[in-house]
Amino acid sequence: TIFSLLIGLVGCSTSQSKKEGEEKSKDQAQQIVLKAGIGSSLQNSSHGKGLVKFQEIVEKESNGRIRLQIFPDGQLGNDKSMMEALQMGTLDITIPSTAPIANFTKSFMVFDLPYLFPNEEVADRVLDGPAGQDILKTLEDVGMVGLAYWENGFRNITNSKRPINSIDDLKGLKIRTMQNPIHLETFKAWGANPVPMPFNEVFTALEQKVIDGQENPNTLIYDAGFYEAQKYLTLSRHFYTPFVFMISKKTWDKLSPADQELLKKAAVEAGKYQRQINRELSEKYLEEMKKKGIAVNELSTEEKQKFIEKSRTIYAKFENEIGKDRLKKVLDEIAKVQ
Ligand code: TF8
Repeated sequence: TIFSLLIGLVGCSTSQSKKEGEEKSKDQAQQIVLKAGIGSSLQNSSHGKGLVKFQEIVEKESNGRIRLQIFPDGQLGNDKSMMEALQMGTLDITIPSTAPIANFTKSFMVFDLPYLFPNEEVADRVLDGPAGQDILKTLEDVGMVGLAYWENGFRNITNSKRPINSIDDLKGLKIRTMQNPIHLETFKAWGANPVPMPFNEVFTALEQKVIDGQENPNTLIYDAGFYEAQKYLTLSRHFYTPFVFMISKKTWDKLSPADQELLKKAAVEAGKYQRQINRELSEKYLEEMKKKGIAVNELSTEEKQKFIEKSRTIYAKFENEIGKDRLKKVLDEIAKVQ
């Protein structure tokens, strides 16, 4: 696969040095195959459906000249290892959660803060606005190019022990978190016993009861089948996780400006579709999971307030790492667009 990409790109650079008038051979030489990997399924996840939409747009807009080869279900690794592959140039495209990006650059950590966005609409506007786009650009310093924000979504807690009605119910529960310091510290502040772990190890860990629970948006809880190993789902909506559609900088730098533009537009357009379908699926899958027997509960406004208060220290604790200016910019923007 990487071989075909290289041929495509080598073809691309040699064709550019040829004289005009050789348009036909140039078209043939510019065949580009991009290899894309994601951690979820193509059939059920909004992530996968969005990537297929991106593929359709790109193949159509390029008249089949740019093609995509998709590896779903974490076949090529987890968010972190796929980002490492982008840095090396052995993988072209991946769409990780923002949280594991903290292992490469701290600029996205502002989005890891608990109870940051009040709803999806505000998240869309801040991410697509100047604050979000500035952060996207920082990826280039670490060998990746961010093309658009997609949506993983508001995260909810599942576990096999008891319903989480109050913050005390979380006490001592072993909850898997993403590999991110803010997520880890937040769950500690809430009295849980957080265990950071890559996504593709979570199902087995739940099944074998190495951990009691995990937290993810409804769409992924369903897609990954976590509900099969869990009894309770609490709609805590404690973090909002964006996905970042990214391409290897090594790949990006070999593309013509016109192809770069084509890919960027396609990522944004497919992202609009992905966000919409994610919101629809989130409701639909919640109903499905109820039918399959998971007990769902909401947090009362009072109890949610306790979660918010207990995690206020997290904002202060990480403001230097995030950067006070960046934090302020995002908070101001949230206040502005509401
Ligand atoms: C996590 C994330 C992941 C996604 C994706 C499927 O819990 O929410 O599920 O980023 O890789 O690790």
